[in-house]
Amino acid sequence: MSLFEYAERVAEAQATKEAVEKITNSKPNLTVEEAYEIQKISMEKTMTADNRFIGWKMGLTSIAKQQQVGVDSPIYGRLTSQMNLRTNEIIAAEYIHPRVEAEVAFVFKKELQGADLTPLEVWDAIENVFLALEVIDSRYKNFSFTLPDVIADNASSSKIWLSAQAFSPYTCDWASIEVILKQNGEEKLHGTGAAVLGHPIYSVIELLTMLAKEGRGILPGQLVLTGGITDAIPVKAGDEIEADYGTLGKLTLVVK
Ligand code: OOG
Ligand code: MG
Repeated sequence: MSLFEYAERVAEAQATKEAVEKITNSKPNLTVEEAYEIQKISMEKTMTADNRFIGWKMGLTSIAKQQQVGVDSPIYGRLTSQMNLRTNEIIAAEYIHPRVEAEVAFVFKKELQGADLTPLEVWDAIENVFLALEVIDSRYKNFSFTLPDVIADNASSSKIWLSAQAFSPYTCDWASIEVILKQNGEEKLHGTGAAVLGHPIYSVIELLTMLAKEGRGILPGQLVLTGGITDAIPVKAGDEIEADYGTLGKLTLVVK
């Protein structure tokens, strides 16, 4: 099968929510570069005036996340406007095997491109910070994949629920923030911003270093999700997930 055919298979699984075999089952030598090409082709197919490109997400930027899925390098994915939830509700039946994770997200005011930038250069381009819950949903059977598989599947991207409040970058030390993830009132996981590559800002630096290889960068107005602080919680109908970010506030997601 060609990369185009794999891209079609992934795009169809994303649309129909029917789990498929991972690509490396039939193409064991799939490279990371080919996988990003599959991601690009499949995501560009879904982009229309009603489903615009809005930014990037980083994934597998914390040890907890890497251990959960057995893949130990950071990856990126593409975010589109229809992923951005309008209300804090999802319907479990519209997903294959959804999981929820707590993150920090940045919105940019300046264009930024280049490898190995410094925190100084990246902060200078950031307009504000949001708290985020990400819903991920691997299109592969049993939520099981290798590095190139998950890249091809747009890093399992599904939905995003952002805080209503936008924070100034200077609000706090984003490495020191603590988040407690609760499921139906019961504490399940907790972590700090430092779990994300030492500080979520380094996730953006890593993203830009990867994008620079393709001559790409971040444009003004674009969103970047920096990656799950803890591992992700599998959810089912009837669940309520709360991410408690202490004095910064709480995010809740209701699963119907
Ligand atoms: C890959 C997506 C990872 C994150 O924040 O680490 C991700 C997966 O776990 O399926 O979004
Ligand atoms: Mg994530």
